[in-house]
Amino acid sequence: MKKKAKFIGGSMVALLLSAGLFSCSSESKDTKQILSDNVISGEMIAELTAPPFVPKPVGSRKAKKLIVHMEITEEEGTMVDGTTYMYWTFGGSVPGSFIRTRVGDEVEFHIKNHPDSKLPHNIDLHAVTGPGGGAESSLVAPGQEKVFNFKTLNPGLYVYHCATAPVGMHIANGMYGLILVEPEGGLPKVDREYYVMQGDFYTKGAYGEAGLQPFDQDKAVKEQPDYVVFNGSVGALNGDKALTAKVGETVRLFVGNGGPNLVSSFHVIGEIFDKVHIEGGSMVNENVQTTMIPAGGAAMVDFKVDVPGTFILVDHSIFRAFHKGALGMLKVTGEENLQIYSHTTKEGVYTPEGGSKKKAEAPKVALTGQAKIDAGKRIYDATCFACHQANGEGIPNAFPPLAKSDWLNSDVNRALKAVIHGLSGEITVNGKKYVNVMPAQNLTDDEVANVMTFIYNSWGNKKQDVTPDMVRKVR
Ligand code: HEC
Ligand SMILES: [Cu+2]
Repeated sequence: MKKKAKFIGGSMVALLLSAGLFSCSSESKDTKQILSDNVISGEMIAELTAPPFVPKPVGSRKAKKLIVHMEITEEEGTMVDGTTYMYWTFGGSVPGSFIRTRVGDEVEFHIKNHPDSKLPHNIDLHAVTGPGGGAESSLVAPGQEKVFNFKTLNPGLYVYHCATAPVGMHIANGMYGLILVEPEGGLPKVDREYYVMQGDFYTKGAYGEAGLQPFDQDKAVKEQPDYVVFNGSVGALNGDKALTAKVGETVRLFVGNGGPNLVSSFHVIGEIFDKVHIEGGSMVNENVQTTMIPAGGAAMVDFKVDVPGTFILVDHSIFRAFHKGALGMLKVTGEENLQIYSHTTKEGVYTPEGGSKKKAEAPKVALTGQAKIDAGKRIYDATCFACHQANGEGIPNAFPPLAKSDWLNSDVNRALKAVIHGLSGEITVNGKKYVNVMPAQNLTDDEVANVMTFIYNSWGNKKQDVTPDMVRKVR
């Protein structure tokens, strides 16, 4: 679920920023020492941001009384094109507003429930030391405000969530977010910081079913989500909403997992995490491919981007990425570095010793007519159908249809190119937008000709014949 970034008290925070030279104090201190080291000096209103943005770093500022104003709302938002959901939010976004503090801050937390809400809510912040993480002091009915205070004793990245019964349902409706407690002196400086949080959603209708979809308790109990997404909706980090960076920059992702049920295997395709604060704590692991983020947990992930391209954020429980929405994008622009990544430098025929059985059976003469269409159907059923489905109907918002596809029928060469070289970025098929990735299909010219002839002669398409020669020309 998306919403414009909201900045509260940002200028006050900016005044307190000093440039660079942040060091990460890793030695652990006992609680007493933290309390005495961090005598409160003054107060300020916390800057809160909607995802994927985060407030400015704390830098070298002293511990303060930090006033947080958090408003709870219940509002209909878009889950995926054509499908809406009644989200319950902290601050009007899913995940909720990002809160940035430093160790030793005394947080004065104002929790307000919008008068238009239907239900009471509260907040349990995992950064709080105290009963319920604040939940017992923060239950607010619609149109009510409550205030409680807590001291941030432990640096780290923490989840907060609603803990009002039925807890599972409140979390499943989007009531979670992240609160960062920076160590003294702040986290090491990076060029870009972003806020990404995974969540699983359970709806009466299946993935992509149109209209306002109510919460499905039965699916939630069975842990069978229809949607697994980053930042509250399918495509929240895709296309023109992708995260961005320039070659040579360092990127930090504050990654949370609201659950309510699933554990995330967080991975960025084509990147290696230089540093991961595992579970959001002080232990730093290096050179990590995939990091586990438990439900109700978080991780800080740092990496430098060395080459340009679109890097795909996924939950590597991979059906969630390609069928349930757990897919985001980081677009990196800048100079190629062919030493780090060369792209394809050579392409040719490979003939293993002893030849290939498949080759031996391949027709010497290009097929025609029904035989060609039958051969094409066999290829379709072995490769394409997994994404485009048995009758070319596709999957709404994930895989475009090949049946009666205007994109397919209006330009044969463009379609051949997509099959041979793959396709990514935004395309519009029959008036619906798709932002996804189709890998290049590893097929011979004959095979492409056969499968495309089959597709063009099925499901109401334009009955085009595709020859191996046509394929060769676009290859
Ligand atoms: C792993 C999933 C996957 C497989 C397998 C796959 N595709 Fe696709 N295909 C996609 C996605 C995703 C897109 C849209 C890409 C985008 O958003 O830019 C697409 C787009 C297309 C398009 C253009 C859009 C349209 O609907 O007309 C054609 C044509 C196409 N695929 C043909 C094929 C053929 C033929 C095969 C099998 C040889 C195949 N695809 C296999 C995922 C897949
Ligand atoms: Cu709630």
